[in-house]
Amino acid sequence: MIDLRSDTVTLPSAAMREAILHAELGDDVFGEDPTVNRLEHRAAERVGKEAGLLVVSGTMGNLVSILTHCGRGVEVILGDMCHTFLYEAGGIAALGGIHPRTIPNQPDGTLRLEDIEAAIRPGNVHFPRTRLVCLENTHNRCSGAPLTVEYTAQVVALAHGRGLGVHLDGARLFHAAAALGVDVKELTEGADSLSFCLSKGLAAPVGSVVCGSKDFIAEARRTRKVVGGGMRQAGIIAAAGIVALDQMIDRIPEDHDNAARLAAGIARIDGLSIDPARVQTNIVYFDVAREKMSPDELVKRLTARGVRVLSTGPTRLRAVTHYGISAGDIDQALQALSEAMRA
Ligand code: TLP
Repeated sequence: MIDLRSDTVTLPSAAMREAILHAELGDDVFGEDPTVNRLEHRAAERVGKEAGLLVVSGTMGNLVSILTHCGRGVEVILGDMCHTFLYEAGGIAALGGIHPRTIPNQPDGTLRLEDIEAAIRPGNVHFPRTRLVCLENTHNRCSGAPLTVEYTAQVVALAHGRGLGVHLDGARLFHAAAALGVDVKELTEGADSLSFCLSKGLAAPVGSVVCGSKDFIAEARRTRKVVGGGMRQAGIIAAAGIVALDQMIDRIPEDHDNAARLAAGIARIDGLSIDPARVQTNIVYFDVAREKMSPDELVKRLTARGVRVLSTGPTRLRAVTHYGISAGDIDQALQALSEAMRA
């Protein structure tokens, strides 16, 4: 199977399995797992923050961060296409009583500064208090678009100027840095918290890391305990995470090249449509002509030909490139797509 449903499907590399086998372990709730401590330190350093906190998933990373920033009845400004709003089971509202205020995501994943400004609540007894702005980089639903250093700095300046915090859902932050050719630290500058995933494009089996100031992370550690995320010998997970940080970041451009190759091929297939220029990272959204077939039917035909993609809308599908997918796999996937469309 050539599995392009997500970069979450990656299996750990041999080096990761080896590291897991030999990981030095302890009880992380007591702060005594040396491997977790090493990962948290390494991750924070890499993204230019003081401290890090290993969590189970990207969803938990966003939840713990936002719960740490906001109390009950507080409002958070976020994009209507962002992962936290669409795909995290309403956790911030369900568990934190936090009020999501959505504003439109532009096709490039940004939120317009004037929309953010207009969404900030004035002090009035009728209104919830605005406390936080969330950005997502790269932006999953917006074609995996990377948000630039300049744009992030503008949002940070606006938010801080109005007394608000900024949280960055950086599930694929290293992809943004690779696509833009910048150091990841430039993309996190000024963000009060961020979460990045070890288990997506970096191919570790489990885990995300929340990063921020020492004080923020100390508080987030409490919040993680509240949601049941205090793990014990979590060095088993962290060991693979360290290998992910050491070995998987430099190879990200290969995934971007494969995504571009896939997009260019899709553009040549009758009945499929895509704007290849939109594909800047490892996420490829494309559409199938309504009169030809449904996305579900196309998924079925592709699966029968050994290729898996996701159906994500009435005409839309998604394919994601990752560790374990080669240029040859992309050519095979394109072959399967042409056959499926002709069959
Ligand atoms: N995204 C998954 C699915 O949930 C859609 C995927 O296959 O892309 N932030 C962003 C931007 C994400 O794309 C995801 C996962 C998460 C957070 C949540 O991470 P997990 O799945 O580890 O909870």
